Amino acid sequence: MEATKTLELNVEEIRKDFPILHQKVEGRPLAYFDNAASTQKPQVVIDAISEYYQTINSNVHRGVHHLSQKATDAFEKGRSIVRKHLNAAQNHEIIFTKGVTDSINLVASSLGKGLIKEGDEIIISTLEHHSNIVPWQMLCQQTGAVLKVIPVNDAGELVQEEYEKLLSRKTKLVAVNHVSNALGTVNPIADMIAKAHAVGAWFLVDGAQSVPHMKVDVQALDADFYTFSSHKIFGPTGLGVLYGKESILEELPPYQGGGEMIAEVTFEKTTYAGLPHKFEAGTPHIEAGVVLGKALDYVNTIGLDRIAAYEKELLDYGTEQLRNNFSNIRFIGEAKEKASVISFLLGDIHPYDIGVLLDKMGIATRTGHHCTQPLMKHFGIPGTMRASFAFYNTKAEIDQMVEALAKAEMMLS
Ligand code: 7TS
Repeated sequence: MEATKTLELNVEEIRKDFPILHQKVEGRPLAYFDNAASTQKPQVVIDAISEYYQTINSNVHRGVHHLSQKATDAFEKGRSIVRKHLNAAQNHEIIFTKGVTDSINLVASSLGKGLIKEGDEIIISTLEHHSNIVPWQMLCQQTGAVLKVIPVNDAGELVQEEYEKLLSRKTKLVAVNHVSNALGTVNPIADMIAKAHAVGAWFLVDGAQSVPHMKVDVQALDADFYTFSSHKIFGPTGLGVLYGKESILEELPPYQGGGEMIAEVTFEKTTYAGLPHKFEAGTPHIEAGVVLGKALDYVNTIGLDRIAAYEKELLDYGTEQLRNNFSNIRFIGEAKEKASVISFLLGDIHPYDIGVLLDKMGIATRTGHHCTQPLMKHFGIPGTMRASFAFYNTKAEIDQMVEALAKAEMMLS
């Protein structure tokens, strides 16, 4: 069928782009299933880092000299590629941060400087990563605002009727992830944003687990803030993106003070630079900004639609193989809409023990609470085994994991 054919990926060719994948761990071929934590980098990204330092390394937005101009142009080109990738309206709505954690702290800290007051309400969800919980808790402690939490059902989906009940004119901000890192649940974010807007609240989307796996259009979603981390989308670590609507970013006070973010400084008073520099104090992570653009170009050359279709195939195959081979498996998170994350437990074996044995067989998974302790508490478990896939994973690697799990189970029970 033509339609399916155009969606097919040549995974063997793609794998050649990722040198790190071609190694043995403990004498077995590496199967890397910890992509929700961090992704591997294609050769074009690795080369671009080296090229940056060999050809244009210099500080940005400051020097009149050739290299500074080149570095500034490349850094701003990176910003422009991010803008296009998210379909933001303007380049200055893209703020470079250190990552999702930093982006959320930026928004929470800024709101804490007079925009949130006692009795205001902030809504998050049970599915959130600690980085989308703790900054809001800190803001509430500081201001007297109240934190409300959307519950999940047994499948790991947010209970939309309860969300609607929590919303009121007191709600100032809703902060929810697009995709859950622990369970893979894809949240109906467009609908949730519309509901928040109906009561006059802003909506921040934690896109750490969505941007690497699906097309995101911040204007179509009407998101007020949307954030993701470069290292989870095949780019360098230490860099993140915070998209914010221009009008809202203009309203927010700066997060940190220092160089780059000022218009004029006297000892009596400082005036701030315009967007995006107002939120980018100090020397940014220049080479990562340049190289993230290359990572996004790489992803777009393959195509996010094809990536999403292939990863769904891996998700379905992995789920089926695990279900067929282990009668005592308990899947944690069985939402109707899921990204390529499988969280599970085998009988009453502690996930950590299985994780250690899998590592001895070359398989990298993640075990534990995945920085979602309240969610694990909801399910009454200490943590899960998690396999999270990227487009360079294969069904053969999933078979390798199933085989290794059977051995581990035998050894542990
Ligand atoms: N939000 C979500 C949904 C995440 O998955 C993560 C990291 C973060 C925020 C924080 O991102 P950072 O780049 O600022 O660290 N998630 C994971 C994970 O699932 N395993 O390790 C890190």
